[in-house]
Amino acid sequence: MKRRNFVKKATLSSFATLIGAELVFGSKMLEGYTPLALQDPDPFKMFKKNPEMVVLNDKPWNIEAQAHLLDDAITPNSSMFIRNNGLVPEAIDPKTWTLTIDGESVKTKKTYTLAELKSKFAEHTYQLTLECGGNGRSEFDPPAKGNQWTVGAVHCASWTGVRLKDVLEDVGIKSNAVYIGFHAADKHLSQNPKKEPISRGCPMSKALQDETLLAFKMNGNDIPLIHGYPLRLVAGGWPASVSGKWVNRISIRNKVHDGTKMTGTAYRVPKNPVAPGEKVKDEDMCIIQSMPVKSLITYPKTGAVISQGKTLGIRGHAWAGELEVAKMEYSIDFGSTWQTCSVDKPSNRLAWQHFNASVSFPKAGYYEVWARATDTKNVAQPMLLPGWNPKGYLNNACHRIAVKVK
Ligand SMILES: Nc1nc2c(c(=O)[nH]1)N[C@H]1C(S)=C(S)[C@@H](COP(=O)(O)O)O[C@H]1N2
Ligand SMILES: [Mo]
Repeated sequence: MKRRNFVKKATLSSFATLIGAELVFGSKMLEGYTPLALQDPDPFKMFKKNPEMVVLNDKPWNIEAQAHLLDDAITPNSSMFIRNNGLVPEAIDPKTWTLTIDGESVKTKKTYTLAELKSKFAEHTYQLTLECGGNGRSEFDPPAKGNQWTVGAVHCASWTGVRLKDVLEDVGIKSNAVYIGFHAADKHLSQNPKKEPISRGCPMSKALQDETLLAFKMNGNDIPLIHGYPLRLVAGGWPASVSGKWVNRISIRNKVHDGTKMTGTAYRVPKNPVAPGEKVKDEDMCIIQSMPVKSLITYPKTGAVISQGKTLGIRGHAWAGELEVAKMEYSIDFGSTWQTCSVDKPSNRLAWQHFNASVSFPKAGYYEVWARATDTKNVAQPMLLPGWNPKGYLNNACHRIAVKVK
């Protein structure tokens, strides 16, 4: 095939992927012409998101939810935040997609087609909480560069796939294995094919957990393109950046993975507390592992107005990284006193837990409802912003909503 034809064909099929339908007369389209459907892309339509989602960046796409959009027990696609570091891969063909397991610590590298993964290994489904390490970044002062996430960079969807540990057992891993690192099909913003937008991973102990999946379904259907179709690594409870989308290679490393966004200030925090704004040396930083205890009031929406004498039912979710949430409380007096909420057990390990309470207010006026979760190691959420760090990670301060009683 002549190169010119090849380029034209590739473009047509990528248009088709983005539009979600075949371009029937695509061959008649002038070269260089962009179909109307793609001229001013509407992200809410394109990604099937709730129009109340908030676009933080469109190059690359970064879109967050609001607390009240996350009310469902299992987060539907329409409310799931999008966090991209690069350009979404185009023209994915699941029939030719492969996953290669390689690296210093594999006995022999091995490549699987999607069909092989699905037929060879048992299928498992888990609800897994994925929170961006930078969720809550907008509150840091001095401000941290990066997407200014407020509270909406978290979701708990249901993921179906095969266990990474079953695949690694089939490949054969050497005893000197320390870490895994994922590689994926998205492109670097510079379009330089030698650069990866992100290539992170986790220690073997996390990689080998039952709940660490190579997922091909989300909420019972194919994973939406923007969330990692056709194959995604999912490691609940850790910064969601570990959960590589569009994954096509996993390297088993004999040292801590050193891919893009594993070093410097990326997904790393000071080992010891530092003053806001302080410069931190590389060797004084450590990689974020389990996410801290946190919660979100998803009902009512902040600004709710209720009548005097009525009780207000509140509800939401709480999560604690690798741990469980042991206790959930709320306060209506700015944290002076706390009352107990009822909190469910997680549907499986690493799934968020639902809480609710019935709140009474003493008289008419303005109130704030604050929520605070405590994990099984008796660590509670701080009421105010926790330790400042250069990139604004791990803000697990109590969530709060405003309520007016009339
Ligand atoms: N291949 C790839 N995987 C990725 C990313 C990415 O840019 N490329 N972003 C990571 C980050 S930082 C986050 S927070 C989550 C976001 O997942 P979501 O967009 O499905 O919500 O994906 C992670 N996996
Ligand atoms: Mo992230």
